[in-house]
Amino acid sequence: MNESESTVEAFKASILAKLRYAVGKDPENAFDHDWFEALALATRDHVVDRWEEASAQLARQDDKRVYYLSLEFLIGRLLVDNLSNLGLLDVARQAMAELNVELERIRQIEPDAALGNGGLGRLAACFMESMATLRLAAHGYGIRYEHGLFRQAIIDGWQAEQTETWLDFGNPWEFERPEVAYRVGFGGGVTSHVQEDGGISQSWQPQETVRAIAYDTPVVGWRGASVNTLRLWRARAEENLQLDRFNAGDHFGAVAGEVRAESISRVLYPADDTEAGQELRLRQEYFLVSASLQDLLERHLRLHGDLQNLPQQVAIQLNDTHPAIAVVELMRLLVDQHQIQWARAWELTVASTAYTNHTLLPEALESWPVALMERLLPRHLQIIYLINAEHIDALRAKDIHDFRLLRAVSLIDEDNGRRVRMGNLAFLGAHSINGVSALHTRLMRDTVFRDLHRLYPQRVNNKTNGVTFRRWLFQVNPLLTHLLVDALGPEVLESPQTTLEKLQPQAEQVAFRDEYALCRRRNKEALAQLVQRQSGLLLDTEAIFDVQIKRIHEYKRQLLNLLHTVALYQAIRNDPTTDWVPRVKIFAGKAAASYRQAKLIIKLANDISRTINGDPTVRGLLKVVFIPNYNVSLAETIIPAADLSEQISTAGLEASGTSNMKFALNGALTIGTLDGANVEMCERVGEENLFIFGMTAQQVAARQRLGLEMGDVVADSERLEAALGAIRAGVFSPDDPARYVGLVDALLYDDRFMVCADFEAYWAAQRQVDKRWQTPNDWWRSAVLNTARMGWFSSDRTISEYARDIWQVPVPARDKG
Ligand code: 26W
Repeated sequence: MNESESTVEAFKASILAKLRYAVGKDPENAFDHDWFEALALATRDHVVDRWEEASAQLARQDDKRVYYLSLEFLIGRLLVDNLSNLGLLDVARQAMAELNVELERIRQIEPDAALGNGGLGRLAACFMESMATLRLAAHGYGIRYEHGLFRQAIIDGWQAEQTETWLDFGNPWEFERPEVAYRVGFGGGVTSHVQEDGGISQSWQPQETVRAIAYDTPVVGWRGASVNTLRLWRARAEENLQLDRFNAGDHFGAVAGEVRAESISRVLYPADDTEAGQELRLRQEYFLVSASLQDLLERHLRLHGDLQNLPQQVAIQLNDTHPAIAVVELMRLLVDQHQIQWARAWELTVASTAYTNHTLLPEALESWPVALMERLLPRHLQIIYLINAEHIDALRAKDIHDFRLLRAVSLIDEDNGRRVRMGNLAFLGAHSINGVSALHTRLMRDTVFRDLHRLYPQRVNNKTNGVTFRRWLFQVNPLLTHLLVDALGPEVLESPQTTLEKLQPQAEQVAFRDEYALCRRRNKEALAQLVQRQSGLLLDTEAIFDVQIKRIHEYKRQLLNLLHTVALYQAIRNDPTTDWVPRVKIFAGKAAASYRQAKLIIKLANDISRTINGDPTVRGLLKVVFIPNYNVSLAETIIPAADLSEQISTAGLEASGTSNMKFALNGALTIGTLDGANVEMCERVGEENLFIFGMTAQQVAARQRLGLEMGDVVADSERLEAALGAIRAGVFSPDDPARYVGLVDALLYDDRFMVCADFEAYWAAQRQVDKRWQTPNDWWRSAVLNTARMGWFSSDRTISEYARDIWQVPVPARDKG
């Protein structure tokens, strides 16, 4: 038996042992789920071995540790991720095959860990994988939501939210750590004490305490380079059952406290880019922050014995303002619990903390009513007032008295019923504030943080987002990966960042382009099968697969895409003899449950889909499909099958985008605005290999000043007028002809997102797409060049920049092979 055969034998034996002793089944009676669990547990053993080694190594090296605090980690599935990063994927496939079980089927059993809404949560997951790959001593901290993002059902064309129950069959990847538990307080009051030296100290007596219990998930880096820990907190009540009440017959009242405490980790807030504004959300934020800071301070003291060197040993990265209360909690812990002088505590806090901003949308900038903060976190509010007073005093000392400026940079918003501004708090409490693309960072400096940036010009910096190529190329697109290895050698797997560009000459080779196109064809067939299984719809894989998948939001402009769809439909009907390029329009995405307009857009997509797919006059030249329940796993099937990637946000509003990168890496051509990271993609991929259209951020701002009435724009475009007219008249909603009157009128009279204003440019860009498609040599040359030139958008590059510029930690040299 050779080495690989014996590895397969050993893996098979391990799977069988897990099936028998951990799952309690024999192969004859095992369901798919049992096989999944056995395989996951067998895989996990390998993970744990590496985890042990890695932890020991980290402890020896004594490196500075990075703590990534995030309310969201959008992980998706882990089985293939772990197998692939450990180099065991083929072994596992073979072992399962010999047990007569198909890995491809079993992997679908795993539920997505959907502990996030969209881009911000998925970025956190990519970062965790890159940090392990780069062997940084990094810990992720988050909340172990019992219910992740809701499951989206489409009922009669409308979105219905159903609870996601990802933990129902247990979670083989996590380790409960009941011994790692901290108390998190809420409410109560603050008392002051005179100390021996005459100073005054404050202590907070919370009215309620909740326990945070750690659940650890190992995060495996590429080739098992390192294995880091994602620590998620679960809320438990101090006392599960009030026995006296229970015995007195009050069976419900006896568990009320438990329900209240445990609701903190019950569900992920499904809001995306809108302020959640709920007490429970603030409780979640503080719960995560307090447990995580207690944990990291305890580790720091255990390793180093002294808090004075905290910034040398600890880097805390705040993923948006959601964990921004960390600034205040760290101050409280240092001053109240560890008796560090206020001024010194502030130095330590700022030097240890950094903040990433992910959005400029005003409605997404968090702020909390002062009254709520006072009730829930009275000591924290005191500390906020103190920070604010010192901040304003420092400005006055610098002779800054401009009243407007002082109000703008204050931590308290006095205009809207007194609220604590979490963005300003994060800015003041951090030594680094970063945006997520060059354009976004520039706009941050010019808009939301204009004043604070002028006061602290060193703090704002850019870290353009990236994605992990292990998941978003190697795992999702094995066919293309195989082709790349053939063309570039196995080095492309180790250092895609530097190796992919060597593919450029192949873009000129017909034979290579053909093979590249063939991979796409196979991936399109796989997607077509999925769609057929789900909806019965048959897709023509010869057609352009034109894809827009992301959260449904007005600024992302799914409406613009739908208007193009309708206009194209009308054009085909009006002129059926033209040689139209066949298209399949693919949409997927969830709308926040409370976002009415976004839900109406989903309904419109489904109405348009039903009408067009049912109209024989378009002869299959145009199909429209809305795939329900968009999630990470669905993205993994859709992205490698896309020909055209829709990145069409109103310029200035998409902070970065990350699916744009995943598509381009897999060779889809982008049709997009000069927004977010599209701008940098365009620079690197070459503008001739994307379809850029529409107003720039600057032009949008100028147009908005002119007013949002679009009558003249619509009058100038027959196509737009006809498309809007048809939707408004109920052509797509005969059951309720007035359904879209309000929606269309809003576009006509209050077009905040420039849908009408950008329509003609978008139409023209789409015709360029058709033209390119009709010259396959040009299309596939561009596609290959997209893959070849996307190396820079690796999250390894992004993380290396965070490490160098923000965290000041060395990235250990990679041992290759
Ligand atoms: C409190 C409600 C809430 C929840 C989430 C407000 C705002 C958010 C996030 C900021 C939304 C988000 O995911 N932002 C996205 O972050 C990505 C990663 O940086 C960017 O690529 C996207 O452009 C940005 O929209």
